[in-house]
Amino acid sequence: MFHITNFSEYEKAYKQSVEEPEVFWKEIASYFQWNKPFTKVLNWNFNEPKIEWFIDGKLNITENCIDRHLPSKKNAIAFYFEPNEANGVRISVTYQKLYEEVCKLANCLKSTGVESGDRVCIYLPMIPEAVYAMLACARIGAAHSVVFGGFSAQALKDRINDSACKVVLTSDGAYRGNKQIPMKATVDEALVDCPSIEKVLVYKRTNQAITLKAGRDLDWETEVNKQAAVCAPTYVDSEHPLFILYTSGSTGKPKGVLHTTGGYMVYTAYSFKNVFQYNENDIYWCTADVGWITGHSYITYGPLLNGATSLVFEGVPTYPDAGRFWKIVDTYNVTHFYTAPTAIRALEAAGLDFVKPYNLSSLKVLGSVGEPINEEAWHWYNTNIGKNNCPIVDTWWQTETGGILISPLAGITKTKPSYATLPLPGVQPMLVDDKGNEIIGNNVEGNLCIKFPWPSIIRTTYGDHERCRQTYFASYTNLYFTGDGCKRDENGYYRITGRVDDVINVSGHRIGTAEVESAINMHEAIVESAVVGYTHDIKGQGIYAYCIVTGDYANEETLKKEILETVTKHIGAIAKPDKIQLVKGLPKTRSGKIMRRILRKVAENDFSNLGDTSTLLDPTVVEEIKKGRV
Ligand code: 7RM
Repeated sequence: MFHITNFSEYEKAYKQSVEEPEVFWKEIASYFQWNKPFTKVLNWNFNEPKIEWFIDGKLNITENCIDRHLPSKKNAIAFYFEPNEANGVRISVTYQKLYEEVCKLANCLKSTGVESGDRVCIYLPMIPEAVYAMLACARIGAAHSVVFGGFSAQALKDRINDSACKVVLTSDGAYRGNKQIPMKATVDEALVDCPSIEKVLVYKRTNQAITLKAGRDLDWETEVNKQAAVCAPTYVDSEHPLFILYTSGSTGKPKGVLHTTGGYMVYTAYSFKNVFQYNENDIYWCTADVGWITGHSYITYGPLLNGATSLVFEGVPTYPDAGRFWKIVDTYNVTHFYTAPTAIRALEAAGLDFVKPYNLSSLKVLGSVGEPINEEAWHWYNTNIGKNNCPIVDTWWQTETGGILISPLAGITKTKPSYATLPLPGVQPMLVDDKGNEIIGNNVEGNLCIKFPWPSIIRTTYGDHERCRQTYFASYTNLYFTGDGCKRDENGYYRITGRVDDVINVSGHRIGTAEVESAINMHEAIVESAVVGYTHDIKGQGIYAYCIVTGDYANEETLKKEILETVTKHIGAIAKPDKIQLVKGLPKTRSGKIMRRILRKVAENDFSNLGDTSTLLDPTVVEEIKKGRV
C-alpha cells in the first residue's frame, strides 16, 4: 500500500519492508508507469558496492511526473512561482504548461546535440526554468548536474570538468534580495577551461549586460520557441543515470553523487507522500534551492510524482523583511512548509513582530531539514508558526541517500523535539562503535549506519567508484556509513547529533574542512591552515580558520580580507570563514598529524581537557593559540 494513514499501518509496512523487502517494494513500484516491467526487484552487495533496483525495467521519470497526471490534472497547478520582488511577475504553471515547457526545452537540448547518457550542467537561479531544465534532461535521458548559483567560477569549472558536461543551462543574472548577481559572467569565466562544453543556453532573467560568444552561446527563449511542444519520452533502463550532484566530504574535492532513475523515482515519491501526508488541494512549499539535494527530491521530483501543487520561491527569507516567508504562507494558503533550522533561528532572532501580521491558519504540517534542529528552535517553530497545531517532521537524510530516511510521518508518528524519530519503511538503521560492533538496545549512542539498501541509495561517485566504496562502504563491512553520530532513546527514537568526520554544516550547507583549507592555502602568504567548525547561534556551525602566515603581508586586517576573497574565489561565499586566527604553528603530533580536537575546543572557547599536549611536536603553540583566540 502506497499511502500510510495511521501508526499501525506504518508498523505493518515497516515489518514487511524488513521481512520481505522485494515483495514490499514491488508493490510500491506498481503505482508507477513503466514502459517495460522490471523482472527482478533488487540485486545488491555493499562490498563493491553494486546496487540495482527494479532490474530490466524501462521508464521515463518525467512521464511519471507529468504525462501520467494530464488526463485528470491538465489544468491543475503543478507549481506557483513567487519572484524575489514581492511585486514581480507571479506565474502559475499548470501540469499542461509544465508538459509543454519541458517538451520544448527537451527538443531544444536535442537540437544542440545532447543525447541520452550525456551530462548537462544547470547553473540557474530559483526560477521555473530550473525545474524545466532538470525535467528536460530527464525527458531525453541526459543526466543533469545542477550547480548551486552561489558557487564560484572555479567551483563551477571543477564540476563541469569532472563529469564532462556537454551543455550549460544558465541565466544572465539572478535576483537575490536587494542584490543582482551575475551568472553568465561566472559561466564565461569557468568555460575558459572547460573543453567538453559545446553550447550554452542563456535565459534572460535580469536583463543585465552580458556577452554572448558566437557559435557557443544561444538565447534560451529564441531557441525554445522554435521547438515543438511535444517530445516523446526517451525510455531508459531503471539503473540509467538520472543526475549527478556534487557534495563535500572529509577529504579532497567534492564528489559527484550519482543517482539512477527507477529507484530514485519510487523512493522520493513514496517518502514525499508519507512523510508530509500531502493530500489533494494542499499547497506544499519547500524553501530549499534546487542546487541542493532537498531541491531535487522535494521541490522537483517528489511533489511532481505525486501530482502535487507546490510553490517555487526565488527570494530569500529576509527580503524585503523577515516576514517574507509568513507573508507568502498567508498569500498562497500554504499547508505544508519545509525549511531549514538555520532559517528558523534567523527568523526567530528577528522577532515576533514579523510573524504577527500574517494569518498562518492554513498550515497543517511543518518540516525541518539540513542539520540538527535544537530544542529551542523546535519550540519556537511549533508555538509561533504551527500554533501548537502542526506536526513537525524533522527529516534526516543526505545527498547520498536521495530521500528522507529517518523522520516522523506527519500526524502519525508522535514527535519529540530534536528527534528525527523512526526510520521509514525500507530503512534499517544500525548504530556501531568505532570498531564496527553493533550497539544494541536502547538509550545508546554510536555511528549511524544503514544495513540494507533502499531504492534511492547512491550508486557511485561519478568517475571514481573506488572513492564511493572507500567513503561509504569500507568503514564497516557490509554497512553503508552515513558519517553522522546518532543517539537512540528509550523508545527506539533516533536523534542525529551531527557529523563525526571533517565535514561541517554551515546553515545546512555541507562544507569539507579540507576544501576550505586548500582554498585558503592558495593565498601566497599562507603556507598551511586548519579549519574547524564551532557552535554558531544562527548558522548551526560557523567556520574557524587557523592560518600559518609566512609570506609578507601589509597588515592583519588586509590579509584577513584577502583570505576571505580567496575562499570566495575558489569555492564561493558560503565557505567564507567566520573567524580567522593567524598563528605561528599548529598543534601537531610527532608524525605531523594536526590535533583538530584541540583546535575545535579552542574555537568553542573551551580550554578544559585539552589532553596531554606534552607529546606534541611543539607544545608551546597551544598556549599561543589559546591566547590569540578570536
Ligand atoms: C538533506 C541534506 C547531509 C547531512 C547529514 C547530517 C545533516 C540533514 C538532518 C541532519 C540532523 C536532520 N543533505 N542533516 N538533515 N542532521 N537532523 N534532520 O541536508 O547532503 O546536504 O547534508 O546534513 O549531518 O549527514 S546534505
